Amino acid sequence: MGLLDCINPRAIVTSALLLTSLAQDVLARPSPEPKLPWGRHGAGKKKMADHIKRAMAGERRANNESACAYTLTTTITAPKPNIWGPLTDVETASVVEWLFAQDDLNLTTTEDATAWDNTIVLVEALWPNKTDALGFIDGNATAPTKYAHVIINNRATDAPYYTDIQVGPLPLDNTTASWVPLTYPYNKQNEPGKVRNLDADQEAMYSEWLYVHSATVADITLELWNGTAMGLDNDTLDIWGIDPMWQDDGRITRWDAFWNIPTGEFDSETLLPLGLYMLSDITGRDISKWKLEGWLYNNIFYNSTEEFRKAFFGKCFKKLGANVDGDWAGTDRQGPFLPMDAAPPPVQVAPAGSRYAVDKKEKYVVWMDFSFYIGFNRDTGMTLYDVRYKGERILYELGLQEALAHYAGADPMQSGTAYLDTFYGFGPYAFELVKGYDCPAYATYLNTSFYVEETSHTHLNSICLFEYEADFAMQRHTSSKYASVTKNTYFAVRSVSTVGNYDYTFTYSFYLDGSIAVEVRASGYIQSAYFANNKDYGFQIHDFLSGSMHDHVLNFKADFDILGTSNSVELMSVVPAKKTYPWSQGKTRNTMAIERSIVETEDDGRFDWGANGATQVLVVNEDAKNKFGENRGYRILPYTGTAHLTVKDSSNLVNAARFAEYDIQISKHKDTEPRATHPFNSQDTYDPPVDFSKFFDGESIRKEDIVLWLNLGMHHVPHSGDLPNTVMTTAHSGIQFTPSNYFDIDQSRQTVNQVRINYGKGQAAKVDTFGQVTGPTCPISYTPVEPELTGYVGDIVVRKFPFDPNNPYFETDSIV
Ligand SMILES: *[C@@H]1O[C@H](CO)[C@@H](O)[C@H](O)[C@H]1NC(C)=O
Ligand SMILES: *[C@@H]1O[C@H](CO)[C@@H](O)[C@H](O)[C@H]1NC(C)=O
Ligand SMILES: *[C@@H]1O[C@H](CO)[C@@H](O)[C@H](O)[C@H]1NC(C)=O
Ligand SMILES: *[C@@H]1O[C@H](CO)[C@@H](O)[C@H](O)[C@H]1NC(C)=O
Ligand SMILES: *[C@@H]1O[C@H](CO)[C@@H](O)[C@H](O)[C@H]1NC(C)=O
Ligand SMILES: *[C@@H]1O[C@H](CO)[C@@H](O)[C@H](O)[C@H]1NC(C)=O
Ligand SMILES: *[C@@H]1O[C@H](CO)[C@@H](O)[C@H](O)[C@H]1NC(C)=O
Ligand SMILES: *[C@@H]1O[C@H](CO)[C@@H](O)[C@H](O)[C@H]1NC(C)=O
Ligand SMILES: *[C@@H]1O[C@H](CO)[C@@H](O)[C@H](O)[C@H]1NC(C)=O
Ligand SMILES: [Cu+2]
Repeated sequence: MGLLDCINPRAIVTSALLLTSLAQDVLARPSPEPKLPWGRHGAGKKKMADHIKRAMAGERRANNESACAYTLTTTITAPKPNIWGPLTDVETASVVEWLFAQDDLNLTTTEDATAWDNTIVLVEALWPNKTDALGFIDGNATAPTKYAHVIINNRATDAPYYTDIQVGPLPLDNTTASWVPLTYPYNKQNEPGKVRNLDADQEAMYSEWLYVHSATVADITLELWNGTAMGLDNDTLDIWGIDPMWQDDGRITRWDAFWNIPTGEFDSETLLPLGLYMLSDITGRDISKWKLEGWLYNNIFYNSTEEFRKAFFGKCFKKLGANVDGDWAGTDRQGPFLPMDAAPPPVQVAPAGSRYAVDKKEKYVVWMDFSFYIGFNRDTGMTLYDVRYKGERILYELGLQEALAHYAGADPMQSGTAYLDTFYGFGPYAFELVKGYDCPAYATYLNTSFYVEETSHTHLNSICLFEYEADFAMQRHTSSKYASVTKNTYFAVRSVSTVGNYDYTFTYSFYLDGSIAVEVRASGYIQSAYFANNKDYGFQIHDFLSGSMHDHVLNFKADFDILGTSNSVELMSVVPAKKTYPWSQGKTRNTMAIERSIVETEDDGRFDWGANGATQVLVVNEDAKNKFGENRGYRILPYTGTAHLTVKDSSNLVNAARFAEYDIQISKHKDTEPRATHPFNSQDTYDPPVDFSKFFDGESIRKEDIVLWLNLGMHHVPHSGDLPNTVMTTAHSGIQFTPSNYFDIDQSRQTVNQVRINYGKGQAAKVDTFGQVTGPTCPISYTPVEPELTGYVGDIVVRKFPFDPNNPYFETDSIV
């Protein structure tokens, strides 16, 4: 029986090979490990082309029918170790063991800890200083000394605080190992490297405060919603509140809101607000000194439980309806079937296997003339380092810094919400990707790990790498004699983090013209508001529900190195002009012209995209002119909407999110300013660990190593189409970096994946495919293109103290 007999004829496409068991192939098959000559210090273009031929050797094999089976991930050896990579399991375990042996840290294991014991919050690799890294990646210097970055939660005190410390050098050696406070990356006014912990009594806050007070109104909540929030298994109501807490006048106050607990399997709680709010002053650790300050219902404030009860059981109390779980809040398929939707939709396949190469251990990636390393950390998830194009570095670092979701509303819960999501972390919630849905089935998947409570958790398949052909051409032109068209094949790196109710998809894409794109898309459940009195802050989207308005602002660090580190930002604006010319016969012509300027200092380094897209922002090297005397550089441009924060001087955030104030912010690179934020900025909003605005202190940013801090984002006013989940078609923000006079011509001319068809007199005279492989065809079975999804298993956990590498177990945590 021939191969074709086994396959549903509907599902056969012909192509350059037979794809066997796609999903398994991704990880299983070893393949040649070509060396990367230019990865080291930028050898010439000729060598690169040779290398790519070897690395992506599929082409030659495609001419041989018996070689129809291709590998989906070509492997490669990184030119240098990834100095932004994680600690090894053994390093982490050794650091944890060493920390527990330090009497001055006075640590307790998380398992045994009460709210009055010190614990370890984080153990991960400390990022190297760029100053040290460059000598290694560009020269012959040895790799920067490795240290661990540790955060300790010091709760064995009346005034609990977190400390960042540096432990090392690694590998640890009892005679040289030490810990020192980590202070240089932070600019906190008082005691940098130390920030108070407002959540030390989180457990007691629920058991001894919120549930106690909600119990005092149990008769009211039963009457309003047939439910109670008492901290019992059979609770049908939940209570939780604002983030960050109010920190004015030296007091810590919080508003908490009542929510219905979902009755089905879906995570719909943030769609079920009930409109009752409770105000507490929880200053200090002595709960007996905390104060219940009042209740709010239907925009009426009651200054005590007694007042609230009196009003509720009085004559004039107006009871409003409840948001109740139901099909409207579930994401499963509903509604009539769409015409022909049950048939499988088109898919892309990788007919020649991978045309990129990956060093999985070092997380080093090469596609066409691009190469980069991937780093991963708890706070921000994936970061790209040493992004090179044709051997020259374009970016030293490109990655998320922080994601702010700042709400507003007529009620104190929405008004008081301004999530700084690195508090929760993008790393711990970068869950396993769903093959064939989040990324193509043929993508290469990488694992990521993070530390939590003396264990390390591994998210399997949480970063994907894949090539994709866009649905539009890169280039085209038709004349009366020929048609020329180039495919727009790009390469993408993606991860998705679900931080609480919200899912963020982060994608970095690379294009044949040398462009790089940064995109974020959002989905998941919105945090909604109770509808009462909220018309100025959102649409009414369900029975008693308002789509609470909020701004998403996602800050990215783009540390450009254009032909070296001496870079400038040139602004080029198109402006209306009145001009007289020798040829204009004495008349003034209303026209337009170009104005150019260089941003000289940090004082001018914070600004927004100009109106009408009139101003180009160019990162250039003024000492690297092209042959026509223009500055070689990269242009930064938004290609979907971006956003900075609408709120001025936020009452919730004070100094904790100054990064959100402008679209574009340019500062001089400093080892002491590696990140725009700190995960605990929310704990001290007046004096946060990192006040971003302090980066801007008038220094020259002309011909300097400069960093661009770029905000992506959305002004999100959810409408009924955000139910049950926000959709990523429109909840999307992106920015592009594209060569501007960097090369003499468009670099996509190099690809063979273009065609010129000469035609005339009713026929195509010549079809030139420039060396594309047109070998024998092999059938593709459709079935393997559908990935096997029962392998989706959740996180793998390995205990680090005591170190128990041989007994991993499954456990996945999410934010409820
Ligand atoms: C085709 O590939 C097979 C296996 O790699 C090899 O043994 C054979 O010599 C090749 N044939 C030709 C014609 O290249
Ligand atoms: C060490 O921590 C314990 C609680 O785990 C606490 O009772 C004790 O006072 C602490 N010791 C010092 C010296 O801070
Ligand atoms: C990194 O640079 C900072 C600022 O110059 C310095 O204080 C710190 O010691 C450096 N870190 C390492 C590991 O060399
Ligand atoms: C690195 O070492 C090699 C061989 O010793 C030498 O030729 C080269 O110039 C060195 N490069 C740098 C940047 O120091
Ligand atoms: C380092 O010190 C710890 C605790 O004192 C001890 O258990 C360990 O054996 C020592 N390791 C070495 C290599 O000396
Ligand atoms: C009230 O809640 C209880 C238990 O949760 C349930 O059994 C009962 O049916 C509910 N009553 C109404 C009127 O919904
Ligand atoms: C909930 O559980 C508590 C304690 O087990 C019990 O006293 C109470 O009656 C239960 N409530 C309902 C509505 O089942
Ligand atoms: C609380 O509100 C009641 C009713 O409005 C008022 O009489 C009382 O003075 C208030 N108490 C405080 C402490 O503000
Ligand atoms: C991811 O982890 C799994 C389980 O430990 C392992 O089998 C797989 O090889 C890892 N994948 C990569 C790309 O390292
Ligand atoms: Cu949103």
